[in-house]
Amino acid sequence: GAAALLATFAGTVSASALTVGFSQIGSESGWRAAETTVTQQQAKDRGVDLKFADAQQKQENQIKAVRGFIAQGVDAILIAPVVATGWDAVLKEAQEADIPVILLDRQIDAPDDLYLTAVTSDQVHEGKVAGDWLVGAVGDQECKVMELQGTTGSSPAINRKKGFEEAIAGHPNITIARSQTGDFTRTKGKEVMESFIKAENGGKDICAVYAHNDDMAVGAIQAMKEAGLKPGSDIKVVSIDAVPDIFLAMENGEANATVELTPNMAGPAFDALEAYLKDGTVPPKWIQTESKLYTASDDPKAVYESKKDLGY
Ligand code: GZL
Repeated sequence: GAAALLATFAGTVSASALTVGFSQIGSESGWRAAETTVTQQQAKDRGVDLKFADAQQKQENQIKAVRGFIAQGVDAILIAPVVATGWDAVLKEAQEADIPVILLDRQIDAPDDLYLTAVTSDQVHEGKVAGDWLVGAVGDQECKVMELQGTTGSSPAINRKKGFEEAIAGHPNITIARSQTGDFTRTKGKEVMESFIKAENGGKDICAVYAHNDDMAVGAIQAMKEAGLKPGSDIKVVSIDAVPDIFLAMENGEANATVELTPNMAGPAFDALEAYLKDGTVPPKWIQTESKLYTASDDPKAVYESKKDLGY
């Protein structure tokens, strides 16, 4: 927008000159809430004026927010895209307005000249790490897995399913017997797990739950306990995000493993944006964040303490 161009001309652009619009998906999970907290803090630390819009998990609300940011003439736009498709038109409008767009935590199916960069984890790898952990945990015992998928059509749901299936492909004793979306929320995760337990005659034959995020796993753990089942021991629980509450569950012997996802996507995003606006440095199209496996043997209480005040 104008402010950045003017400042670029003056060659003295700094974060203090920037107004950035952020179209956030919503607050469906603890991880999402942490990402919002961290992004607002990163903006504050850098003197960026952040315009925040919560879409309540609806793409049409995200598109409206982005159009609003374009009309305001912001200097840049951050989007955490709820689903992978349907973005071309609005991103072309941002491009025509000469407003750079950065994607946070989810990829989209669109030509990559429509955005400056995407800051995300390797979600296929996350699913693979989760699947590899289960393979190691069950050996050659028969294992019926219940899968709680993330939001239908989102890149993490598509990719985490793919990675997990790659991991178990060579192990015919491990099968995904039921798979349904829990939309990344605790409530839906619990509801879907209740239906799985009913469909699996009380759940005693269920060997494992693979949830695309910890919030659905926490909901599923609740459902299993209410059905008199033993999550974490009779039924293995593996998920992704590494939010504080999954470490409490591990501490209580009710969860087994999680793959960490940093909520700090905004740090690398703002670094790339400032370098681009200041020196014209073009970032790579993908800035990858780390994925680390945590299990119940990694001092869950200490990890919980280290994460509990980070805004989840
Ligand atoms: C993944 C991110 C997912 C988290 C969920 O990058 O988009 O969305 O894993 C959140 O907790 O709902």
